[in-house]
Amino acid sequence: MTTKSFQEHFDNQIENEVSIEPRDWMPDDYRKTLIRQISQHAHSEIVGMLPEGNWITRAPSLRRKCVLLAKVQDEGGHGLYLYSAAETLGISRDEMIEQLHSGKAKYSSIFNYPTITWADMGAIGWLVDGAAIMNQVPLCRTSYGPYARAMVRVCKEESFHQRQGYEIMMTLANGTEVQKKMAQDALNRWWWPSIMMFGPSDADSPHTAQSMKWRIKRFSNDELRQKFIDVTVEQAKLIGLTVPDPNLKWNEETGHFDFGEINWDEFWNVVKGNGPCNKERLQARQKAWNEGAWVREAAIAHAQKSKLKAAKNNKQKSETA
Ligand code: FAQ
Repeated sequence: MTTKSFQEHFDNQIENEVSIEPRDWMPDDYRKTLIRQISQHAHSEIVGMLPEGNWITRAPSLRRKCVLLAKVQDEGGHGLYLYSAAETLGISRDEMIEQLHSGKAKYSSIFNYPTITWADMGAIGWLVDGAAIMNQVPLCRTSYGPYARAMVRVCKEESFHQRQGYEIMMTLANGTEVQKKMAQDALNRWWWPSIMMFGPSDADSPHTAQSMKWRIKRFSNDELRQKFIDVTVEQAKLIGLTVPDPNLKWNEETGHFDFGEINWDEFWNVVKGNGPCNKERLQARQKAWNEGAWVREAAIAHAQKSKLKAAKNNKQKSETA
């Protein structure tokens, strides 16, 4: 087949919703876009373990501790599925980790904010996982097979994460005055960063148009942001909390909430590495990587030893047969 016919075959697959698999021909830029998005998504999951990991030892009850531990562990698992999906595109895990540690690869802006009180665990589950679900459910139908399949399980788990966060917020909002204040304060601090998680507005998003043509993205950043605001405002009302946006107003004509101006300077500042916790997050990842070197070496040595043993056993078997 010529490059032109490969391209035609690929275009037909996209057009007819036939998923692209690792051994299929694909344009270089499609591969690059996927590696960029999937690896950044994987990095977000493992960096995202840090702000919540901070509260495991201080959870207010054994039940809350078990649930939080399970959630943080799930996020580590999501990172692993995603790194594996990215590896099918021809990049190694070491290369991706190096890109994260050197600051070359991005991870979600949201994880560069501090977790100051227990209510932040509620706000992260409710808002951050809520935003993640809004963004990731459509990714279950993304055009690249391994990414789409990884997303199915991730979304099921995110749904549990969102509910546990909302339940924490509901409990606090129905608690003492101090607890209600703590919940409101967490909502005040996490609302705008959660809205920013969806990325730059469509007019300023360099990748959206092409990613939608390739059906990697099924909705634009602004479409998903609007969907998230529409459902989350109602959830806040239900538990008696106030979304910190004085310009939030139901618009009869559009059937959506209008909302205030997003502080894009803050967003880009965080994305460029200057948010409140960027340096702390990268240092924590680098430290974990360095301190885990002996585990990786031991695992490789064990795998080599097992391989040699299996080869020796096979040889003996064939000699005695
Ligand atoms: N933070 O042209 P676009 C989670 C970058 S997982 C930092 O719009 P695209 C689970 C973007 O990379 C959260 N950077 O790009 C959890 C690009 O930079 P580049 C992560 C951002 O790819 C919960 C540039 O700006 N989710 O939360 C951000 O078409 C709780 C231009 O942007 C995913 O990764 C941002 N917020 O759309 C874990 C989902 N937004 O690469 C623990 C999959 C944009 O050119 C606890 N990813 N940028 O240097 C996506 O859907 C897309 O990649 C977007 C960005 C929507 C994030």
